Amino acid sequence: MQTARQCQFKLVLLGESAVGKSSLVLRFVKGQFHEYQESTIGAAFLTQTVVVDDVTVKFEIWDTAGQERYHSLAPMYYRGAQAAIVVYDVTSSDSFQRAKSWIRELNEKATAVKVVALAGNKVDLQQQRLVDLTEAQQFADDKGLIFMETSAKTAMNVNDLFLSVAKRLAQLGDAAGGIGGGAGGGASGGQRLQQGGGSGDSGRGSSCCK
Ligand SMILES: Nc1nc2c(ncn2[C@@H]2O[C@H](COP(=O)(O)OP(=O)(O)OP(=O)(O)O)[C@@H](O)[C@H]2O)c(=O)[nH]1
Ligand SMILES: [Mg+2]
Repeated sequence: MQTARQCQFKLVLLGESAVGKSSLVLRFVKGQFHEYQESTIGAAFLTQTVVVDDVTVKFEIWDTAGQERYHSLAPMYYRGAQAAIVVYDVTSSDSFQRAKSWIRELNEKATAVKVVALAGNKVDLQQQRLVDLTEAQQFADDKGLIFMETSAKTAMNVNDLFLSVAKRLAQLGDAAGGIGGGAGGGASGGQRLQQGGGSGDSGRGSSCCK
């Protein structure tokens, strides 16, 4: 049996308040949904581990607060992250504009972030939709983002979203983990959790975290 490689990555969620960031994380980590989810104060931290191909990826998830008064805290969380999920609400055009500005900010300032996903959440509210699927898909394609419409309420595409991020991080391999290495800047790469022992492909230099 092949020894799995194990890596950990920091993942940050960004987006306007009430788009469903905490709900997506809660669905992914605990399989739950709360109709009356409380607005996040500062940020929340959770972990979850997934397996993609032969790689075990442990996510350290920073779920940031979307309220504008917390905006100045966001760099603390995205600076050290290798991946980001920017969330908007398909029933709110404003939240889509806000998502675009988060992506601009990440491109300019978050040098360690190698994988960015855009999630159009609350897709269960079809009748109230204000953000067109093809427009969002086009925007994501232009920017090279992973894109999915999700529902934390029904669980649609939630696991797939996080798995796609894990997969792309694992595929990027050393590039995802090794770049941005400001030892003092907090922009560390993915860390190896455990050395794959024995035989297998450890000699190919394809491990995701060195
Ligand atoms: N219908 C529906 N409601 C959702 C969905 N996701 C979240 N909600 C609801 O939307 C509200 C806000 O969700 P949160 O997860 O707190 O949003 P947030 O982005 O974390 O908000 P902040 O912490 O303020 O930044 C809550 O009442 C959730 O129950 C969804 O997919 N569908
Ligand atoms: Mg929240």
